[in-house]
Amino acid sequence: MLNNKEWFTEFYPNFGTGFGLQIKSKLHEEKSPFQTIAIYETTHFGNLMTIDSIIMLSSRDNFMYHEMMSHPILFTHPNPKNIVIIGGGDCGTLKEVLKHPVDSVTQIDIDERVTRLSEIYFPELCTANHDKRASLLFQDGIRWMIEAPTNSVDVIIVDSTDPIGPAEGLFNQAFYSQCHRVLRDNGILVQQSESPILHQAITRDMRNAMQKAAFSEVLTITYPQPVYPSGWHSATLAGKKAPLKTFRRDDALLKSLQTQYYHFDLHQGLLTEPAFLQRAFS
Ligand code: AG3
Repeated sequence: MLNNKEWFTEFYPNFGTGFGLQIKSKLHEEKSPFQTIAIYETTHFGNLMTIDSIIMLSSRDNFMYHEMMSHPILFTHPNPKNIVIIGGGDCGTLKEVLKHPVDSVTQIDIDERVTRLSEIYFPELCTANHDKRASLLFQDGIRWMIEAPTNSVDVIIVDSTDPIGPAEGLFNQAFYSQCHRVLRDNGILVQQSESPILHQAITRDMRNAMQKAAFSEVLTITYPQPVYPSGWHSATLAGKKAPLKTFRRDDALLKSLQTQYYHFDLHQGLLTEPAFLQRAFS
């Protein structure tokens, strides 16, 4: 909520904490058919998008989230060609994925307005939207997955909001079973899995549901994300059959990505979860 004229603060009442950004002005607000989307200009973090008063991204720090949702999984897969992104309407993940030599990326976000507003207020994330390999669909990702052909996709990236509201159905075994069916044998799924320090129960439930959906291996990787709860975020990978602890060190490709956060030695470090998380997930 905008708690006075100058600050936007997302409160986490269940955890007695919150995160605030100083605001120069509110640039836009609208109710789409699905949610309320607002855009602010902040004093130090560039533009800020919120959905239903939940922080989605800022210009300044989204690179960590978008790189970590894309590059670890794409370097883990031996030869990723057909990619699906569920959610991700701001197109930040899409842009990172399209830096790889993939054949196709299908992005399915329920709310076209997120993309249209991102094109205006986060144009740097939308530079690849017209890439010939990209298809931007605006429909229900859960339904899309149910209707998608079996064994047709290499990598599924679920870049969703929190597990409340429209995204709730993306966090359960029924959805993961559909993803498992749609992935080829060496396919991998990755999903944003909230804060390692605040939301261990959510992450643990996701991991259990992925395993029940017959994924052979799961791995939770963590990274900083200042504007999200606790400033520390995670993504959970699930491999259908493929091992998750090896990755391709393709130096020429990495160089061409021009990443600001991701590199191979950092990836190596991600393969070991912090001790308290190993205990929480065991
Ligand atoms: N996806 C992650 C949203 C989670 C943020 N949660 C929160 N602020 N409580 C955002 C979309 C970025 N492409």
